[in-house]
Amino acid sequence: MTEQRKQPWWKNAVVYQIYPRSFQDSNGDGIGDIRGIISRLDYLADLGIDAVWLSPVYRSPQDDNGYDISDYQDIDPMFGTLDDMEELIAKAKEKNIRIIMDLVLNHTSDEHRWFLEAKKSKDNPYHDYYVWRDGVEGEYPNDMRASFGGSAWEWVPELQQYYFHQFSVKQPDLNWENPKVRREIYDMILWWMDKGVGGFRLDVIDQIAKEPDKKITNNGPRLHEFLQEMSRETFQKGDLITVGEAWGANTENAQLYSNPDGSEFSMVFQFEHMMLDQQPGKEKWDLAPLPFVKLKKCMAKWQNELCGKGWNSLFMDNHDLPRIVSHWGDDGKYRVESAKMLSAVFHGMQGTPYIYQGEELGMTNVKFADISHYRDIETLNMYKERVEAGYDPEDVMKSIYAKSRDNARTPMQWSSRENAGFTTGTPWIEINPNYREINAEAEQQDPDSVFSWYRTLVHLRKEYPVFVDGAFELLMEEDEQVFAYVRENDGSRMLVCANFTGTPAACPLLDEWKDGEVLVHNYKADVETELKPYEAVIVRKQK
Ligand code: TEU
Ligand code: CA
Repeated sequence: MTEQRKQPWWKNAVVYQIYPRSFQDSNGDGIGDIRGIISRLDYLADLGIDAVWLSPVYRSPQDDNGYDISDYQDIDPMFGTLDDMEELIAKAKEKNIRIIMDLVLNHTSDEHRWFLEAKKSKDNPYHDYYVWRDGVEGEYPNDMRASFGGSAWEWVPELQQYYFHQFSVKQPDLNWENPKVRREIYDMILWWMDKGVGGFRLDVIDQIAKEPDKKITNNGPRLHEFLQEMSRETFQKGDLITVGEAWGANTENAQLYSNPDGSEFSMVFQFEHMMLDQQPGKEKWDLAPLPFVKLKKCMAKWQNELCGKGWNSLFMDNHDLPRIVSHWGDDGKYRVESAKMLSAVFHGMQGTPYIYQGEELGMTNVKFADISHYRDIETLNMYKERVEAGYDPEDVMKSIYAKSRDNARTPMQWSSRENAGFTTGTPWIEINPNYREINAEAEQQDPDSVFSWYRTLVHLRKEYPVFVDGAFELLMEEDEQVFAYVRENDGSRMLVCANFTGTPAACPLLDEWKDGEVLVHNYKADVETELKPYEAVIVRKQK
């Protein structure tokens, strides 16, 4: 028996990600804050988004810009107060915008009360909240490495033990095997649900069920058991959007993470497509050209294998990734055309689109003169490690220009005024000097801007259900320049067709679509069977 179910609201939603520290400062200390976000809600409403994913604003020593939480139930004074947070939730709701909190549950800060207790003694009731191994100083339990460099084990002389950390030494991993840890986390989530939040993004959630003795970090044996328990105890008691960040997801386990029966999350946020342009088996810093045909096949695989069985997030940018127009587009001559092309290709697919702050302006990567201008712990640690290992500092800087997380973390470019309208003080990280040309104020007024294009894409998704429920078919699979696909449901057929390169590309299939309705097109001319550099078009035919 098939049950006719109403589509959950988040299936045609568009999410906007805010990195609070770089969005809008309200008090001149150079750091973005919650009151700053409140003051920009009209901008978000103008763009038409349905929800905001807020990177962490909890109390934190800021070793990893808030991904190291010392109190899950308080706001860092740098960002404001709990009252500000409640006001943000309420004011956003008035504009039909839901607030998605970022839950970092794999680790806490080493300054969290639990960890301070845990390292007092082995008998402390909080000791077992974290992952410890006995050892001999200098001899690590094993050779596991932390994401931000160095060993994944840190020695605590007072206890003669090591604790496990997958990220920085200031981010000790929580022990999910301990049911008390899980209960504390669920109660905290329920507390936030009670405050009216619209959902949660779950940081590195595939890494919680680690088994360090077997060197297992992601997709541990008990992972889905924990996720289903968490969902039952918390999310299922509300009407939430939940999104699990999972670097280790594949199309099989994604069907568990985003099972349509709601037993885990609404959707998965996975990175297969973002990891194609690095040397196989190496790190993201080891650059390689984007294998375009592979990218198309990867996207098509996720589209087809999740259809009806799960739900994906559609993104090209976030606070950990370089700016997409610099990464896959052309941030010079064809900045506007290529930013529009890339977003058309992604927003036409099945899934929930995510727009990362500034992406809707076509903001670009930044090239600071030297390493002293960078702030990100991952970038700084990697620079030190590689230079010490004998890499040429100039080559290391090249990797940083291409991939550093700080590319995405320069302040939002609001206007051409001083400090891009971000702050009246000294920004915590330098502003991209191109803010005089690239900024929200100019783009909101310009019907041909990247911003206006994004606004149109957001609205199209609401207007045509085919974007949400249509089947997906990749065309011109082996073509080295054109990304083309069709979405189709009972009512319409939709063609998304784009030239991914800066040289003209033959695209004969456009001939068959001549009588279709052009919904968006990033050139003023008619659509021909030869696509201009970065040309993109979405055409619709009614059935
Ligand atoms: O990122 C997950 C993660 O694995 C990243 O460290 C990723 O490998 C790196 O950013 C790629 O450059 C999440 C958060 O999004 C990130 O900001 C945090 O630093 C990290 O978890 C730890 O909480
Ligand atoms: Ca501030």
